[in-house]
Amino acid sequence: PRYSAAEGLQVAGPEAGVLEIRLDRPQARNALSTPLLRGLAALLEQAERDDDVRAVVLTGGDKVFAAGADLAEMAAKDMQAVLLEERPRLFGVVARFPKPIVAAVCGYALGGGCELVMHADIVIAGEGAQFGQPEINLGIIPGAGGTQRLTHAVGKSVAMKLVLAGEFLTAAEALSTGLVAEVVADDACIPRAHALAQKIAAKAPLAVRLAKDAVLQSFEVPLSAGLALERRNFVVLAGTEDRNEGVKSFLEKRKPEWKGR
Ligand code: CO8
Repeated sequence: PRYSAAEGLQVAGPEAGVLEIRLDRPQARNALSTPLLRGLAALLEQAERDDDVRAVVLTGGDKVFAAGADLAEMAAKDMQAVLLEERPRLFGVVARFPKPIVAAVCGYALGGGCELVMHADIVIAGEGAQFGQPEINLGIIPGAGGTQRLTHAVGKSVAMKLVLAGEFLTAAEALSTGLVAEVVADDACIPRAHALAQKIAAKAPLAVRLAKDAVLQSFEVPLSAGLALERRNFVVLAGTEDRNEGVKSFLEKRKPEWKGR
């Protein structure tokens, strides 16, 4: 296999342009140990360079997404160790991954698990999924973007409920607050994420890349700067062969053949 699974991970594909990465530490509820995060970052770095990967499905399987940071590992760390640790860089690799990530979430997505979900571009939840930032119960706070991405996704009041009181959102609540795109039956969650990822994988790759880039910039910059960036990406795409092919194939009433150029 071209992709080899690292500790606590399974990997499948790419098939039809989609690489599936599965968190797989059932005995620890898929807790995100540093070796697991290192393996995840390495897989994404390989997938970034691989033209056969157009999208990634990230899942924890059909029982649990992830119960957060590995608390056994965390117990051994003092302030100095936390200051110098590798995890922020590893989450950064996920955040900067330029191809679409579709998360399929069944069961608990808690703490760092919920934060990892929020690194995905589209989230499909199984009906039994639960989302939470229970760090407050440990005397700490979210440390991989939970206070920021959750607030952007669901607004201040719901974010504060999760972060300050440690309450969870059900899948239905996650849908109504905008944390996830769809709720489906638990056993339909991974297949639906694959269907969506395959659909994206069949689009013009440069357009997908610059579309993701433009949407993500909306979280970073003021509206005028975001509009300027969107415009620049739009202009860049006007210079691609795929744009000519897209318009031409429409006028000729046939399916486009994308080249990624
Ligand atoms: N870390 C390590 N082991 C875990 C974790 C975890 N987060 N969660 C569960 N496990 C282990 C349990 O210790 C248990 O092990 P054993 O069988 O050896 O006793 C096994 O998994 C099963 O756990 P439970 O019996 O508790 O299973 P339940 O199905 O009853 O409950 C829960 C599942 C609800 C997920 C429960 O296990 C739980 O509450 N887990 C902890 C959740 C939590 O507090 N998460 C937040 C952690 S803090 C965090 O994520 C901060 C992220 C910061 C990232 C910073 C990057 C820079």
